[in-house]
Amino acid sequence: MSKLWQARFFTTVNHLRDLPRTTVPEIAFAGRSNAGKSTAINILCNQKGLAFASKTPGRTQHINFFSIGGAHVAMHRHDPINMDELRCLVADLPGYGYAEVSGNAKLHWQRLLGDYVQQREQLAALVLMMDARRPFTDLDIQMLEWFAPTGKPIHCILTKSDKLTRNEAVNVLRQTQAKLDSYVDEDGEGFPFTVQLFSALKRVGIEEATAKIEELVGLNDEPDNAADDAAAQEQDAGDKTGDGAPADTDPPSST
Ligand SMILES: Nc1nc2c(ncn2[C@@H]2O[C@H](COP(=O)(O)OP(=O)(O)OP(=O)(O)O)[C@@H](O)[C@H]2O)c(=O)[nH]1
Ligand SMILES: [Mg+2]
Repeated sequence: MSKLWQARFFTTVNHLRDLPRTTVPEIAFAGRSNAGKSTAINILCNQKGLAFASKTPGRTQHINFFSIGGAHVAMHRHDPINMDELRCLVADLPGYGYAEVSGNAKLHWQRLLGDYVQQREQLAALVLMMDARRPFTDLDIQMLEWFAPTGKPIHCILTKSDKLTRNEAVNVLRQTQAKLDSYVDEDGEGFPFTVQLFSALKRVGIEEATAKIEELVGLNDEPDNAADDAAAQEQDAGDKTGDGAPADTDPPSST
């Protein structure tokens, strides 16, 4: 079971000053309006109504945060989050490029987005969701170029791949990786940019995306396991230096 399945709604933010004062790593889903961000978050978190998904573009207008960890509190929405157990936050960013939004509102979103991705220290990585039929619109490139200087990873997810033939999908994947590889820093070094195909409809790429996101946000570095491992090692050392035979070499007690 993916740890992402523990996700629960955390908070909605409309101004940078209201960003959660958490220190856990964050991963943000960015992309054009209608690219399929909310749908993908719902699928990856295995919860139908977690993030808003809609046929009306421009639906996600604020930054919605979801928490992973804090375990059981997810079942009791009104319980305060157990901050000690919080592992990471997932941010569903407002979609950009929606034509029918008025000038001021659009500017507000773009500033919110730009400032958030460039300045948020806790932001560990960006998931850039692009419709596989038309990746790298101007605003996608804008987003990529805002974030690239941070040196943090970007994982591109090419959504709605069910709309492409197998050949078209293979080609767009290859072209996208080539485009990502063409970005280099001042020293000519490439950036940690990766890409995959995805379809919520056909459930393609879910495992790949889950594994990548868990890796990027450090959900695989399980502190509980680390503690267990340390305890096990201590136990092991104790067994070896102990005076009796280890317990597990005892003969079966019956039959
Ligand atoms: N065919 C197909 N349609 C999809 C897929 N994923 C999402 N959609 C559809 O695309 C539309 C937009 O999806 P959303 O998840 O709401 O998009 P969004 O990126 O969150 O949009 P904003 O909130 O406006 O930024 C919805 O009608 C979804 O049903 C997919 O994998 N395949
Ligand atoms: Mg959305």
